[in-house]
Amino acid sequence: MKKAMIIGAAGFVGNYLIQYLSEECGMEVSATKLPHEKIENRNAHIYDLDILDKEAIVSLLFEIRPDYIFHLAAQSSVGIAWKNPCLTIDVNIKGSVNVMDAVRELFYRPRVLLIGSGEEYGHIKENETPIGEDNRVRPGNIYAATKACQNMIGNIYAQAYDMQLMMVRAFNHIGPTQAPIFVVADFCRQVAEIEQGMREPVIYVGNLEAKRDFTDVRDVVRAYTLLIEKGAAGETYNVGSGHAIAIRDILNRIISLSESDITVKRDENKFRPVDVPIIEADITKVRELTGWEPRITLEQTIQETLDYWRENIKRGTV
Ligand code: A2R
Repeated sequence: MKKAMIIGAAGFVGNYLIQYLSEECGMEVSATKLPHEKIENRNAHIYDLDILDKEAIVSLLFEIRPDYIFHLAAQSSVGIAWKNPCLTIDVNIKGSVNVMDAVRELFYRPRVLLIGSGEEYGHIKENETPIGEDNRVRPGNIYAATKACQNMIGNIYAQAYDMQLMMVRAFNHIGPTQAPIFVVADFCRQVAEIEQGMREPVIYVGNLEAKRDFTDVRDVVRAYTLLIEKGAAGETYNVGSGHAIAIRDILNRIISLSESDITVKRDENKFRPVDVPIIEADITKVRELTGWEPRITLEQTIQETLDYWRENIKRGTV
């Protein structure tokens, strides 16, 4: 039985990945979280780990000896990165280097997947869409810059130390349980609160013109698993749907699923200092290597995310 370790598993993707690896792939899963976090999933052995503590990573790796290591731990919010750049740099760059360096010290070579972001491409030119992995990266925000840096260092480690390190650039992923600091969850939560009469029928929005590439989180974890099994060391793979959609269209789809009469208002706090107009993935590389394609439609993921917020707001569990 293969052993998988997920570093930073208490977040949105981690829970889905634990489920997928244990139930669909029959792997023995170890999952790490920060001491203050909770993982309710019984399908994994749970450990506390702060990636800023390299020695703790080394001890845990020696204890578990995983075949596969999924590195998800990050300060993953673009908005928070603007407000707290140093924390973001510490966790996303220094923390990731700690992980790579701890793996380097092992007496065997596990396969490691570093999760980056489609945001790394940044200011994409019109003729560069959909964007391929070899395109120049021009990060447009602090979060993106830290992930681009992780990618570059990952490439250096893979080559310099002959490590089985693969990099992913994940485009926007969405689905039930995502925190409402991300746009789709935020809109769904607002609509669900309006339906429960908890707020006036007004939805507050940021930049609706930005176009992003959305994939359901369950498709994303399937892609990560295929890539950790089949990816080539030092290579980067885009994981996205291959289609960008304007945030305005997402908003309209969510509103159309509600019977409430909702008006839309701008909230200046939801605007970013700089926003990249379009981010759309070219997914040829992952498709050709693994045969992966997204299976869950945007309609399904939006409906399920809205239903998740409706149920949990009604029950008072969020
Ligand atoms: O920031 P928190 O308290 O939500 O904790 C996050 C955790 N994390 C850490 N883990 C270990 N050591 C640290 N120093 C540290 N700082 C933060 O990593 C959170 O529980 C987890 C990342 O999960 P999410 O923020 O929910 O990200 P998600 O959506 O699961 O994305 C996974 C990966 C990330 O690397 C994203 O940047 C990328 O995919 O898109």
